[in-house]
Amino acid sequence: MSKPFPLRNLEYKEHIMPANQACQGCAGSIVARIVSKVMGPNMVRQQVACCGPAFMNVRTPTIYGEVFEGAGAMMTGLSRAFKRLGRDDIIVTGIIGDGGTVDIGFQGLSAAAERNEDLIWIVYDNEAYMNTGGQRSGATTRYARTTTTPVGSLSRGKKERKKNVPLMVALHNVPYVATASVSFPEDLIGKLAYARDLEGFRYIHISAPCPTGWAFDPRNSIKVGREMVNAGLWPLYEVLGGETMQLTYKPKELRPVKEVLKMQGRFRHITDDEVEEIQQEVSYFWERLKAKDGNSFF
Ligand SMILES: Cc1ncc(C[n+]2csc(CCOP(=O)(O)OP(=O)(O)O)c2C)c(N)n1
Repeated sequence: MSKPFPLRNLEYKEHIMPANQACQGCAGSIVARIVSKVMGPNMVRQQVACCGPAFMNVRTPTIYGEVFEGAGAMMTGLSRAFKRLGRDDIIVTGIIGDGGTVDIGFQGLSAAAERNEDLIWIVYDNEAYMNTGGQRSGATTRYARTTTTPVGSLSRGKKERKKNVPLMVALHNVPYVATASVSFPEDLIGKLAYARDLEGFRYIHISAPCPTGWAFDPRNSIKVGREMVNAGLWPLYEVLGGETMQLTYKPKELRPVKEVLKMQGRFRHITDDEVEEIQQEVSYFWERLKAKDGNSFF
């Protein structure tokens, strides 16, 4: 099980350069910075089409430019090639968007997980295809307004609920799966450090609020991320060895989802009934997670 990493002990060096072209308040860029600190100089990073080129000015090698759907296959090839060269010290790490993970890259993710390839798949989840203008993805929360799920007389935003990919990956029986949030850095770093030192397929899905796409003031990225977790919209847990699920953060009581939804312009239109629908889904899932805490997750 991972342990929260006290930030005062942080001795990790920066591997990311200060300037980038990210939007103000981009939480994805904070994820990139933290991941590269924890993985260190031996990280070889896989990137596919996403906001990454804007925010990832990393000193360590990056492989970028193959097809959007190809992260799983590319990382498999890299990992095996480095092993063949005797470079067991290299950490092949993908920093991939939610679109490149839960939708278009999913078959490659599933295939690499099934083969238990030795790599780390990090998702920064901004809940849409942000780099191309904010189209909905399978990771978008229900009722969110996106550019492909507008709000008008015929549409109330996204109809479907968020796809639960961390649990799907856990069903592949891989060594490590975790959810995390950019707003809980001690938990996040603890999970990254734990995953770094394991072998086999590791998956960490990180909530990364996007002020541009979610329509909130850029100064509130960390606050919105924290309230998503406190409301149970993004619970923090890990699944060890494809079996045991541990909650890593257990608020005594969840905050009402309405509070954090109302902080975001993408939900400005939603009615009390729609909020209640989301609340019911969230409360149900939270009760299920609590019941399984410390036990098998399925
Ligand atoms: C096969 C293919 N389809 C579509 C695109 C266009 N495209 C480039 S980046 C992107 C969005 C990526 O979304 P996500 O993975 O969520 O990352 P984010 O942009 O949010 O960082 C899209 C649709 C592409 N490059 N290749």
